[in-house]
This record gives sequence, structure tokens and C-alpha cells, in this order.
Amino acid sequence: MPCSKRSSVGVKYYSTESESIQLNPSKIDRFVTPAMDMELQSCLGLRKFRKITLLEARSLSWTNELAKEGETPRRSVTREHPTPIIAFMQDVIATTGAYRHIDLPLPEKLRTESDETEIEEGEDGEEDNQENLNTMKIHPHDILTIALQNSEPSLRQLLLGRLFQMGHGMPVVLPVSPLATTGELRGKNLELLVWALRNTDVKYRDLYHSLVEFQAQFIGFIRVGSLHDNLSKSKVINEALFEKHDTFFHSELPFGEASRRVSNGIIEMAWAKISVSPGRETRDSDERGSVKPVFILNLRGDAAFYPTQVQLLGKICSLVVLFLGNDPTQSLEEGDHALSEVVSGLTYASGTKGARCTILKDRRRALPNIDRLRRNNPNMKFVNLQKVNHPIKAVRDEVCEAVTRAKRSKSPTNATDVEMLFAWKDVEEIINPTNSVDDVFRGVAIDMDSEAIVEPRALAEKCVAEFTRRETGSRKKECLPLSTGVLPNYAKNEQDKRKQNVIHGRDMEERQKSLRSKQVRYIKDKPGISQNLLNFVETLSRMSAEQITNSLFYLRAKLDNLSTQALNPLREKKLELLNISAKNDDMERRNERKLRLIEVEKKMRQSSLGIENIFRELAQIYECRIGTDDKSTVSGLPETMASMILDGIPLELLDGDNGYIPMTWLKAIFNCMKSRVRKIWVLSVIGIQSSGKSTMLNTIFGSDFLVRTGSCTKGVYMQFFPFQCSNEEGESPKDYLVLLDIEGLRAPEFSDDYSGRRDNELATFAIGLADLILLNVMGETPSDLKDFLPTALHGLIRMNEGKKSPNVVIIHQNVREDAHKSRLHGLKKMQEVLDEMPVAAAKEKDLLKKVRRFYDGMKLNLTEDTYYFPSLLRSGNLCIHSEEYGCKAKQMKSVILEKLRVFSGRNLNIFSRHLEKLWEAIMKEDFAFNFRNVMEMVA
Ligand SMILES: Nc1nc2c(ncn2[C@@H]2O[C@H](COP(=O)(O)OP(=O)(O)OP(=O)(O)O)[C@@H](O)[C@H]2O)c(=O)[nH]1
Ligand SMILES: [Mg+2]
Repeated sequence: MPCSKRSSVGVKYYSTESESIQLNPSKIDRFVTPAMDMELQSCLGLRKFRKITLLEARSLSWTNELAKEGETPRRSVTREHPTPIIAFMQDVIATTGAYRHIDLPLPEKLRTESDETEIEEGEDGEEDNQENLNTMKIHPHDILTIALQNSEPSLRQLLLGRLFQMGHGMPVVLPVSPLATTGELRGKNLELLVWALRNTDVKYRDLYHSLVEFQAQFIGFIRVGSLHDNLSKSKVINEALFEKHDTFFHSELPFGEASRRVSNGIIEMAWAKISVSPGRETRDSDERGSVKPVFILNLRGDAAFYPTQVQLLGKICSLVVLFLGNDPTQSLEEGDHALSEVVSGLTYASGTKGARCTILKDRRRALPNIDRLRRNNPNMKFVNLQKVNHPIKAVRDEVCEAVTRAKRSKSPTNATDVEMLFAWKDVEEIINPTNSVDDVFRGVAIDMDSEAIVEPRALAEKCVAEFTRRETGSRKKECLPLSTGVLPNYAKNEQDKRKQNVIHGRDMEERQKSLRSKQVRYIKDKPGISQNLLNFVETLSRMSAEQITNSLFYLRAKLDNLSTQALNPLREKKLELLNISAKNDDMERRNERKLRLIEVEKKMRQSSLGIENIFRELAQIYECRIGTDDKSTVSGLPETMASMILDGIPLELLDGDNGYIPMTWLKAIFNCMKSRVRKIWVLSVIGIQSSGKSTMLNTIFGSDFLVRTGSCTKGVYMQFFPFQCSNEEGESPKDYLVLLDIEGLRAPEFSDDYSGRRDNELATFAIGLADLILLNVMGETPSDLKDFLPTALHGLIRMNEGKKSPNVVIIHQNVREDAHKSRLHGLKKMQEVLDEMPVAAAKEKDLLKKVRRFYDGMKLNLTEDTYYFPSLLRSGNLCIHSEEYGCKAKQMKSVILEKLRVFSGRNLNIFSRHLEKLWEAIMKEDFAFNFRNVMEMVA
């Protein structure tokens, strides 16, 4: 039960703390009232406490205004999205960093209720009654807290993932909103977010690891009292451990002076790499020896008011650094008492020895009972800030010492309990109920226990268990037999069949049938395997949309994890092979190394496992069974898939491993979707491998295309994003933007295919289906464009498809905007070259009347439609996304929507027909051959 008490002004106050807390009327700003929460929520566009869905946060709006170049991040949010909280979320998703500067005035009611003494971190304790305009604004942490409190779990994953990418603190302990009504939060004061971190990876020593399973020690930071000289704890941490990057928001940033109304008591987490040789620059290459990873936990607000959080930190941290200041409203004794409570909470957490605690004492803080404190708390260390040169140095030294101390592995065989305590921990281990820390979590809800997660998680676990109990090398083959065993042959045969239809048509047809029968027989012989997957989908189909997403996200994370475990050693081997200097090698050794590389890459392909593999198998099960007497077992599958896709789950359109489109399956899905889809607009992206295509789409739209395990996109993926409807209620059909993420061109593993057939097919596919194409180029040199653009256009002209010519936009990655001026001349020249090429193709096809210039086939104006993305990563060693990249992504979203606007959209029937015809044509055509011929004719 939240504790409540009547204040002198008759307001009922709900504490975010345990019932034992006695309210001090002068500190009412530290406690959240339902009225306060309600006021803030309505200011953010939320009429009542409700869960915002992932789909809603990613929804698009035609009315988006074009963000102007160089626009300052400080702007009114209502221009962006009608609902301020969603505009805020979209800023987080786009990693612009602007979510920290959202200029929302405090609601009138809260202004008048504002406490006369609002003591903020970093503020001087002395009262300053002067009206400070900044304090009349809503604190960014309040908005973030409300955003997370009101987000469904999958959206929380996206938001925290983006904060992590920006290198910003992620709130992992949240106060429960007094307005929350969900069962699992009732009676709880705090919520621990573990599930919300599930989708985040850390990159360490060039390899990816799931953040929640990554082992590193925790170091906590808290404050008691308020600090002198405007010293800000968060700023000190940033300077000491994060190369001055504003990892933790602090009082010197815009809006930092605003009072926190609902976000006091949150704990934020950030991942830091600590150099154990102070004074030396930390570089990634140094990691093996001198850089250690740690999780930093930062408690907001005065720790004396948050005993539950303090105990939690005491339990999970190996060290807690306490900034000790003064509380002008307390007597010396009261201050001492508050401090010793906090220290005991830290150092004697629930029957264990708790964390070590280092107290950094402010110069004004007197401590009459220091000796008694020391005697009672042997894990306590005391550092007088006056005697240390600088608090930054003190923090660095303490953290360094803790990191050096914690060298042990997770479970040392002969370790003492203290050693075990300071051994590295991972987040999941902490919440394991067998871990004897239950009581620390009393009053704390854990997001994984929520109704929306428990059942979906169990379902996904069951599905993953089938994979886990098999050998790494064979699990894919055994669990997904139809798509790994027979499908490659089936797909190859289908391609051959179409190409050689006239001559060998009959044989091919027979062979095709026999391969299908082989699959059907396989299902009959081993029904259990496909039945498991069908059961999984069946159970899924009975869940709510929120639960389905949670289950699939968990499944994806688990499969990625399995994949990562298998892939990491192979990646290490690959890196090793790539790093060997070839300078002095003779031909034989080079060839040998090349063969080894090919072998490693093959193993990587066999070991990689993702949710797309499961969908691929389901497609095969469907295609096999739908033509048999067993069709009733699969007839509901397309409907379930259709709902998932409309809820934003990406679907593989073209299976890149086998070069196959399961047309029967896709058509059935589209058929189920069409009553819910009014029109679609299609956007595709092409460019060479690893040029940042998926990263760009994910940043612009918040899509889920795979970049997280460092794997390459294979084939073509599709994801649906709804446009906002004026009438959100009801089941009326919506408009959607469909993103197509396309496999990168020039993949080294297909370098032996000199004809470039694969690349041409992919480019044609992307161009043939889309209304707007983003051509992604890493760096300034557009030579790749010269190769694949005309080829693809040539293919399209030959097909004479009759679709409206697509628009094309060129995006240069890692190039500064001001390069455009100096490139103008070159761009004009290139446009001339491009303009010539389609004419060649058109001549051959006798389409000259229709397609005279490049522009007739594809709308591209090189001088106007060229955009530049700055570097993705911020300079320095932190490996985090730059805000400039995010701002550009946001601007690009408006440009894209503007460009799409001129198209009238297609319905799904037409899209499905386009897809089918295009694929048939691609399989019949030999692009490279034809293109070469045409170019020779021109020469
Ligand atoms: N330094 C830098 N790295 C980038 C940039 N964009 C993406 N990356 C990184 O490059 C890697 C590949 O990025 P992806 O987005 O998967 O590239 P892609 O073009 O989709 O790759 P494929 O699908 O394999 O063709 C990821 O680790 C990204 O974090 C960039 O602009 N600069
Ligand atoms: Mg990609």
C-alpha cells in the first residue's frame, strides 16, 4: 500500500517509498500525488494512465512538417505529433537527443502548488525564492518517467535500447505511477525493468552480447543532502567515467534546473568501460588488458528518502559512491541519523554484507559521529573532498580500485561469500528467486512478472527449448527440416524451371512435384517437429496483440542469443583471418586463407538462427499442407501472420539463402490483410553491403531490421507502419508505409558470381516494387550507382511493367552536408551519363518513345535529391550514436513522406500482383547477359 498522509493544504500524498517513511511537509515535492501525475499526463496528451503501444509510437503522419536544416533542438513539440508524449518518444527513437529539450510549460495547477523550497541536485541549499522561469518547465526526466510508465513492454524495449545507443542513462528502477491500475503493480512502489533491457546488446571486444546476460559489476552513485558550490553528482560521474559525455542528465543542461516532480527515486543505468590504468587514454584495442566494463547505477534525488532503492543498490553493487552534502532543513543530529540509515541500508543489505560504500564528503558537511559510523559499518570508506584535488579524481580512483578488485570470474570455486558478492553479476542472476534476495525486492515489481509477459515468455521458452537441446551445428537442420533440407533444391529447381520452361518444362515440373512430395512425406514421418511450430502459432493466435509481440520479441532475443553464442567464436576466427597481414604471403597461402574464410563463413551461415528461420519453416509447412487433405491444420496460419505483420512484425519477402519467394504463402497472407489495409506506399533501400542501410531505416522509422548481432541482411524484409487515422477507433482500414530492407550488394561471399546477377536481381526487385528508393552510398564516391542503377532500370524497361516510375533519393553516409556544393559539377556530369543509359535499353526493346531519358524511367535529380548523413558514431571511444545522425534521420523522415505524398498508393492486391510478376520476370531474365549485350551494342 502506498503510504498516504494529509498535508497542510489538504492534499493526499502518495510516497514512492515504503510505509515507514514519515513525510516532512517541506519535502512534498519528493512525493507523487495522483493529481500531480494526472496534470502532467494530460499536459503530455494522455487523458488517463494507459499503455501506449509500439505501433502507436511508430505511427506516421502526413502532416509532419519539414524540419529545417540547422534547426535548434529546442522547439515546441506539438508541431511534430499531435500527442506530445508520442512526439517525445519519436525523438527518443530517432536518437536525436532532443527529447531532453522538450519545451513544455508546467501545467498551471502544478505551478501554484509548487513547493516554495525545491531542492534539486546540484543546487545550493540556500533558498532562492526568485522565480526562475526554468523551474516552470517540465523536467525531461518527468516526461521520460511518464513515457516509460505508460509504455507497453515492447515499446519500453525500444526506448531503452535507443537511450543505450545514445549513451544516455536508462531508467531501470521506476516509481510506480499512483494512477497505475494493472494487477501486478498494485501495492508496489517501484518497478524494476529487466525485460525492457532484453532487446539491447553491448559490443565488447568487437563481439555482441545480450546486455542482460553480460557479466560486469555494478557500481552505484547516490547523494545524501544537497551539494555545495553547485556540484552536480551526475556531471561529476559524466566527467569521471564517460569522457564528459552527458550520459546522465544534469542541472547545467537546458531544463536541468526544472524541478523533478515524478522522477525522483528513479535509478538510471549506463554501461561504462573503465581504464584500470588511470591517466591513460582508453582505446578499444586496449580492452583485453586495461579496460573493464561496469554498469553504473545512478539514483536520482536525495537517497535519504529512498530506502528501498538504497537497499537494492546495497545488494547488487560492489561499490556505492555516496556524495554527502548538507540538508539545511535538518539539524546536525537529524542529518547524521539520515546518513547512518543510508549507510546501513547499503552495507548491511538483507542479511548479507552489502556493498562497499565510499562517502565523498562536501566541505561544509560536519560529521560529529563519524567514528561511530565507521565502527558500525566496516565496509565504509571516507574521503574528504577537501583533501582530494577534485571530486572527479576521487570518483575515478574509487571506481578504478573497485574494478581492479573485482577480477574474479562469476563463480569462483573456492571463493568466500564476500568474494562471491563482489564477483561480477548479471541482471538476470540478481532477480533469480533462488538467490536469497527476495526480501530486497519486497515492494518492488519486476516487469518480467507482468501478465503481458509471463505467458508469452513461457511460450517462447518452450519453442526455444526445441533448439537449445540440440547440437549447435545440427539444430537448424533438425528443427527446421523443410526449409533447410529440401527447400534449397526446390528453389533452385523452380528457378531453372522458369528459365528453361520451353525445353525441359516437363521434367522440371515433375521434379518440382517430387520435391514437394518429399517435404510432405517428411512432415508425415516426423509430425512432431512441424506440429511444435504449429502449436506455437496456434497458442500465439489466442493471445492479445501485446502478448504476441512480447512472445515474438522474446523468441527473437533468445534465438539471437543462441546464434550469438555459436557465432562469436566463428566471428573471432574470421577477424583473426582478416587481420593477418597478407603482405608477405605467396599465392598459395593467400588461397589457403581464402578457403579457410569461406569455410568459416559457411559455418556462420549454418549456425545463424533467427525468427525469420521459423517463419520460413512455417511458410513451407503451409505450402506443403495447403494442397493436401491436411489443409485444415494450416488454414488459420495466414490470418495469424497477417495480424502480426499489421502489428509491426517484419516478414521475410525474399529468402536470401535460397533465392525463393513463397508466393502461395505470401498471397494467402496478403489476402487476409486486405480488408484491414486501405492503401500502401512502398519504400526500399539499396546499397552495397554494410553501408548502413538497416541502421538508417531503424533510426528513421524505429523499424526492427536486423543489425544487432552484426549480421548482414539476407534477402528482402518487409515491415508495415500505419499512418495515423483521423478516426483511430474501430476497424476501418488504414494506410500503411511498407519498408523493404534489401540485402547489401557486392557481398564478398558472392564475389565469384562475376556476372553480378545476384546484385542485379536485388536492385531490380527493390526498384520494381517501390514508390521511393533510397540509394545508400557509404562515403562520397557514387561509382556503385553507375553500375547497378542503369542495370536495374534496364531490367524494368524490359519488363514493361506499367507501374508509375519510382522516385529515387541518394543518401551519402559519413559525408558532411557542405560537400554538396563542391560536388555539384560531378553530379551534373553523372546525371548526363545516367540519362544516356536507359536510352540504350529502350532502343533494344523498342520503347524509345516512352523512355527517352533516365528521368522517364526513374525520377532522380542528382543535384536536388542527394542527401548527406553525418557519421553514425560520435567521436571518442564511447561507441555511441551521434545526435547529428539522429537529427538527420528525423529530417529524412519528413523528406521521405513529402516525396511519397505524390504517389496515390496501391492496394494490396495490386502490390501482390506486382510482386508475383516481378519475381517471375526476374527469374526468367538473365539481366547481366542482356545488359552486357545492350552495352556492347551501344559501344
Ligand atoms: N562507422 C559507421 N558505422 C556504421 C554506419 N552505419 C552503420 N554502421 C555500422 O555498420 C554495421 C552494418 O550496418 P547495417 O545497417 O547492418 O548495414 P547494412 O547496409 O544494412 O548491411 P547489409 O544488410 O549487410 O548490407 C553496423 O554495425 C552499424 O552499426 C555509419 O554511418 N558509420
Ligand atoms: Mg541490412
